[in-house]
Amino acid sequence: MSSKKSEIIKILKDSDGKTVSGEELGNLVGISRTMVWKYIRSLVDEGYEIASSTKRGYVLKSVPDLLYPDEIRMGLRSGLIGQQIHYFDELISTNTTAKELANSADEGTIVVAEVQKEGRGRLGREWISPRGGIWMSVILKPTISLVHASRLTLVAGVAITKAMRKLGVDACIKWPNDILIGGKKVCGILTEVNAEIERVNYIVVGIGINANVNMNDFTGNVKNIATTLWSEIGKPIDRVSFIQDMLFEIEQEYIKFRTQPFTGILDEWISLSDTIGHQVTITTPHKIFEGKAVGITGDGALVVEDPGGRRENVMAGLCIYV
Ligand code: BTX
Repeated sequence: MSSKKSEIIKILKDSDGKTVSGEELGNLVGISRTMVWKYIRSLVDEGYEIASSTKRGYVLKSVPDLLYPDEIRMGLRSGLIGQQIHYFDELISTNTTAKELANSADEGTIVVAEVQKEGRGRLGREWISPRGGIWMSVILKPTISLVHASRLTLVAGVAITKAMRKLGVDACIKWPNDILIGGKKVCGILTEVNAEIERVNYIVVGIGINANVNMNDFTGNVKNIATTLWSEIGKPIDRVSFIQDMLFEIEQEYIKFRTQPFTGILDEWISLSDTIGHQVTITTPHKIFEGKAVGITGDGALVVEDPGGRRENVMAGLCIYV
């Protein structure tokens, strides 16, 4: 959105339902009344509901339920995460676009789309991403070695769960990368890394949240295993304000990640997760086994104890609660 347009929207928002004349808007933004009218027309095309009368001026009635960068920026409390926003109505996958942008992008840049045509989960699995969701990727550039990159999934999990709990839902992290409400998946995280052995170039943290998704848009078995914030809360959420909160939480956790011992985030992860203590079935590319989840290592591996008391650290795999 052009800066003049965002200035107009900000003025209309700040005037709290009062009519602002075209002349006043023009003076404040530094453009002619005809230009004001043109910008208003274009805002209406973008979904803003603006009542106008030639005599009195313009009044903002409602903003569209879309993740426009200007809407996210107004009221954003984070100073790094979300300062640059790439917005698309439709993308193949926000992670794919984020990886294309990452080398030249500033740390904290985010990519958001209203719809993903080929959203991805781990190991090429499909991630259903219809309208109403939050499909977002965050580009991070921490100075860490490759072995510690998986920690960012835990960092994101803690931050997103905290933001969700503020909405009043009982969200829990399920190892390694899901957030569940009442045992059903409301969010998945896909962390992708570009690195040399000693140094990470960038990390893309992909976040998929079933915010205001219509349950009928889920197909196959996903209908049974997924939930949405809308259905849990009983009404659609304000996606823009949730994103602002979530980006703030991500930034808080990321600052801790960079400046404090990782044990602090691990402790938070454990307190927000319901995996530890559960009997689980783990499927890795090499084997399937059952045991009790008894802990998590510093790099995010799940410690699983089999019935014979032998412990195994599982770095990656599918985890099902028995
Ligand atoms: P995952 O591999 O743990 O989970 C994928 C599995 O989750 C699928 O096989 C399916 O059973 C189920 N599933 C698919 N879609 C949904 C959904 N909308 N809600 C609940 N369950 C579903 C999880 O991978 C990581 C997902 C990350 C998605 C984000 S969206 C933004 C970014 N871009 C992108 O392409 N991926 C990430």
